[in-house]
Amino acid sequence: MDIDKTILDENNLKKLESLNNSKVMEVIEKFIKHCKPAKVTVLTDSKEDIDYARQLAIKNKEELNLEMEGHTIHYDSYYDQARDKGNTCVLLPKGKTISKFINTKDRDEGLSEIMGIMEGVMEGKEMLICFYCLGPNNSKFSILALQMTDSSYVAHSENILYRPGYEQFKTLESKDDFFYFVHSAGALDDRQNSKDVDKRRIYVDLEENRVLTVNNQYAGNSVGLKKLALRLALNKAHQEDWLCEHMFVMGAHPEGKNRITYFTGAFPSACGKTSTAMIPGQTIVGDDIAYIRVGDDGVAYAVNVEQGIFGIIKDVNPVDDPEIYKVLTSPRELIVSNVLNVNGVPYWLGMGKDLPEKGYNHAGEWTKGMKGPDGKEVDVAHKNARYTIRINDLDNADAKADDPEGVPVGGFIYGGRDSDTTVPVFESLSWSHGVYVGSIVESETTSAALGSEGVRKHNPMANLDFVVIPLGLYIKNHLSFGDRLTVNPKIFHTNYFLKEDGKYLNGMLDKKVWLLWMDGRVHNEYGAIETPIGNIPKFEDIKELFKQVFDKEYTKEDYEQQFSIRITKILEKLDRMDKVFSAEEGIPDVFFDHMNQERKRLLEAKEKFGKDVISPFDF
Ligand code: SPV
Ligand code: MN
Repeated sequence: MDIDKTILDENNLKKLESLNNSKVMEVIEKFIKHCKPAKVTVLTDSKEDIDYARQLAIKNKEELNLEMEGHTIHYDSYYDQARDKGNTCVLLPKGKTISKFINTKDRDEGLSEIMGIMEGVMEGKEMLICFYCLGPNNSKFSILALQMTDSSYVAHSENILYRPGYEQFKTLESKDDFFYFVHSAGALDDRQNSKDVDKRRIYVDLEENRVLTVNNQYAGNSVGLKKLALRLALNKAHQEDWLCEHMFVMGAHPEGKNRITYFTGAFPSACGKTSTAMIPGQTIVGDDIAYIRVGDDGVAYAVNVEQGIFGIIKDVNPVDDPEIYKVLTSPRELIVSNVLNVNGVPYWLGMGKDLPEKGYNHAGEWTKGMKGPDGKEVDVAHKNARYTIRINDLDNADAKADDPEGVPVGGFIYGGRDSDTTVPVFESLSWSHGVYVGSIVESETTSAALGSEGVRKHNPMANLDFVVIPLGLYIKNHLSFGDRLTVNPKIFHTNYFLKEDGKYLNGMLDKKVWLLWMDGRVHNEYGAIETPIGNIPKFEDIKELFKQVFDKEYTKEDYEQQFSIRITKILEKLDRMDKVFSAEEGIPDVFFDHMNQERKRLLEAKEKFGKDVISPFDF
């Protein structure tokens, strides 16, 4: 490699040469020459190398030590607190299109723009080169990934969130079969935050299986292996006929029944996804991204792509989220970001304690009532503040969390944030109906992406931000995936956010009852009521579950209020979805068949019962 020894010394070069992979060498040489770091450090899977990134993050003040042993805090810049959809683009060769809902850019133009921004961007800085495995080590599910970054926070986060890949790179058979990511936080201000936020770019290059990202630090933008790799993997899944989903994987353990049933679930960000994966008494495999394949036995198997959680640190308190609260308040290696720091003690929104009136947060020195650079009042902590932990540190980690074979999937769950339309839980009528149900997930927007909150947006399979192929093909893949299974997971839909007079109709933990009902349905233990939208639970079953789980009297009034079918509201949703999907090319006919049949069933029910809101007792 033609790089000066003062930049890449013998020892580091040797680590690269040991991989015996010409594509690795070529890519690294190219980006060292282009980004011009002052120094390059190659990190292997050794404990010493893994520790190096954490120590460097503290040394260069990308992270500060907190009082609790092993805990550090990191800040992203004030304007970089969530995924930056506006500056994220899929680069496409001339003449290719994907969807109206996905930002794309001409590949040549995009590459020339971002390479321009990245030229010399690491001057005076240290580049870290890291190797990871997306998915369990030594598994047919998994994909190897190479990360180059000048942010030790990014490398430290990846060391927590992903399985090590250096040793596995040595076994790479097809030499260039890996993803790579080049990231630079760009010029930093005195808070160690990216200064040139106007030149933020995240460009996804499907042709080269790479993503280039610059002038950002928030992990959803900077950490290559998370949402950037999700986009590349979705494309690969499409080519190879498996599913790459924005899904948690968890095991349901109904009491007194000696079994585990695995569920995968897709919810838009900040809609209860992590807390569903962490329902008390159950086990977690992963909370964000799953690769799902058809096994030799015709069963769907899923793996967690990650080994950690990058979770929202809001409303984490001993009552609502006891497991995570315990983890966040005990010694271990952990990063928190964008919360308030008062002398080494972190404070976040909804932690169940009185919060200080001053301290240090994502806006810098903070006092209550103060306004940020955008003129908006700054809260104690950001609503999308995050924690980064390893799943194996949790008491409820599933025994098969790292199983290279994955776990068999009994049910898929789709959900969104919906205050006035859909019942808390229902089951689809078939696999293809379930694919339709997943495709029309709609959700009120949250602070997990930059932009306004509370606006209804369609979000097929909660994966829209990451779909880099035409939507019609993505939906077809799900249909054909089901055709190749001999046992199809049941597909469910949940909504935790139904409101009446501005108040939530369900408590945060009610999702445990819905899960146990879904688990019972997978094992044919409960009956159901067929409604125009799908099968809903029977009152007696839910009543009994509330009694058994929470020792709570669930009344007929509760049931009626929560499970009534709101005809006009649902028809309005179908009209919105019809408009969206009719404007897309190549949406399969079955999708519209399901929509038309559902519309017909809704109108018939309205006619038959002579009302617009139909009680579940009427069906
Ligand atoms: C999400 O927003 O879906 C997350 C966090 O999981 S991020 O890394 O920002 O994507
Ligand atoms: Mn996510």
